[in-house]
Amino acid sequence: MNELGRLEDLPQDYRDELKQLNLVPLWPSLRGVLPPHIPTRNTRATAWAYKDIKPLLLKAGELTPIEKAERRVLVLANPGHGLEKMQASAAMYLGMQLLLPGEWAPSHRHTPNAVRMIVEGEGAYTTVDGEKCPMSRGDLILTPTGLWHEHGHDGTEPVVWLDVLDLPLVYYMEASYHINGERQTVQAGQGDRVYARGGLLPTPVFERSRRAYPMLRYPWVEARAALLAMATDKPEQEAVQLTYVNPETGDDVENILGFYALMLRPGQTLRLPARSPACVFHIIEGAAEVTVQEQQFALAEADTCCAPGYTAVTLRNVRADQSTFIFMADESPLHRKLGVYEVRA
Ligand code: GTQ
Repeated sequence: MNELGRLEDLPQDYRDELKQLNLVPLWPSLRGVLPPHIPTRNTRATAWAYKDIKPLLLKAGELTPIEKAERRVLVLANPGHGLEKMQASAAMYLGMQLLLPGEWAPSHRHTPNAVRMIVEGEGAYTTVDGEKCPMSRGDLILTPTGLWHEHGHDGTEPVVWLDVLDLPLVYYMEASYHINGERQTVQAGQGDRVYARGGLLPTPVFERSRRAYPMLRYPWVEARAALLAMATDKPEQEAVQLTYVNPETGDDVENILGFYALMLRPGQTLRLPARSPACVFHIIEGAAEVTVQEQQFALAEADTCCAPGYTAVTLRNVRADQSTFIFMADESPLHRKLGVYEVRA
């Protein structure tokens, strides 16, 4: 490859004049912004153990009242991006949120899209766009861009969930902001019941729903049952995997990030090819060993890790006699829409 000229090769007065005029020569930086064959990635393979997070989150519950936090969250920050950036990857943000019995996290809406994967506890709910979405372990609840959402808790134990947002991307776009609102009036009806049966769409007087986000809660009982049915129906099939989709369109549930549930059969090892988007793995049930290049993470229930894009990942169910269930989030809707999505052999 050709050696390109360096900044230092240019006379100082020329460099000074460029700087004065807000001009920059490309050639000293060309290889930096367009590296050969594979992008430079700040995202580092990183794991966060729930046993480390939980006591600190409960401590935050003592130290900071909900009124002083609005959202009581410890952010799972990737050191490769700098912790203060609060990024798991280029486009993904991860946070563990605690809500204590009787607490209320007030209504707001914002431009970034969010989902919550419930980790532990019963009795909490999120009201999204007037729909009260009860939270149980493994449920996925969407709070897409622009929809009002607030969290409440009528139970007796702390509730913890994993927030996944496309905040880093929306912030980078200089398009991130929020608006505070009033407590929502809960409307009757629940999308997860209406859309619970695959292949059957509600069409009152031949009208399809016009809502961009017709289904806001994806109960774990349904996803788990679907995975088990798939595993039984296709015993020869290696990857037992579901994508969370919009039931009206079949598209990914949100515009930027994709969400999936995966089942590893007892003792199974699954190799995922290198793909351009970064990926997050969170154990809903069971335990898995996750290998990302030379790094290996032993993930127990409720643990989370992330892998950079363009990197192969191997998942191994360490349980020989039981299945392991994994929630995944990635940046593939974004990569596909932008035309940069790649799978490498
Ligand atoms: O629960 O609305 O982790 O607005 C970050 C920003 C959670 C939320 C986060 C948020 C929320």
